Amino acid sequence: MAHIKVINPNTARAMTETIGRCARAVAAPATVITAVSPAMGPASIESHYDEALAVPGLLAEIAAGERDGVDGYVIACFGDPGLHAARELAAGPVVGIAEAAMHAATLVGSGFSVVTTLSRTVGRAWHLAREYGFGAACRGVHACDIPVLDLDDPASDARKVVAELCASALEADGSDTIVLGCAGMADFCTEVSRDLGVPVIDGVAAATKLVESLVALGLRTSTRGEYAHPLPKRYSGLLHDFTI
Ligand code: 5HY
Repeated sequence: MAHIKVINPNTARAMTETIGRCARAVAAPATVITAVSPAMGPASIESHYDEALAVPGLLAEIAAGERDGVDGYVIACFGDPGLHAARELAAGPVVGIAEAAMHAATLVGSGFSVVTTLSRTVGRAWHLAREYGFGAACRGVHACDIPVLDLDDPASDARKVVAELCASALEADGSDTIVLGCAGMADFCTEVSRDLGVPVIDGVAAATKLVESLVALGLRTSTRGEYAHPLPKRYSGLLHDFTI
């Protein structure tokens, strides 16, 4: 039995519920999924500033998970905020949804397109693709320019807009696989894939299965070198509680 903590680093509770539902939908029957949003942080993450301010809340949830004996973690935000710091803090595996989705895309296709939210996040998606070694496999990044918190608002028509953008991305990029660029699109996946007839990858599901597999393999983050536990030191001011 694995206990996986899925952390939505923004504070949007409704979105966290959708994320939890999508993770449970693919998890093995014996896997326990806990889906949470931190008590502090941005309502949504759509900029570098948002991402930076999402990290303390995320790390507080990792620290709480370590006290609760959690086996592995999913960072359910497409910027994979705080991924490397979380790997230093957690004993078990930590996987970001962007990284997981890109890995999965390269296993089922020869080239993928990313469909994300705001245009200003396009650069971040390219940065992650290159950081993870998928600079060539990523054929294009496209923004639907629907704010994260409007994705589940019926009035935004987000499902239709995202599906149409996925179809045009396949044409424009000559790609054969789609990566959904926001945790808020997790429950669009099945319908869009069925309509387009190509693999459409939701990182929440991909990361949940990856963490589950790593735990089943008995694999944990190496503590030799870069991901060694943070050195004990004092943090002051608002961050005092992060003292190690
Ligand atoms: C996400 N923001 O997955 C990212 C998507 C984005 O609050 N959850 C967010 O636009 O970067």
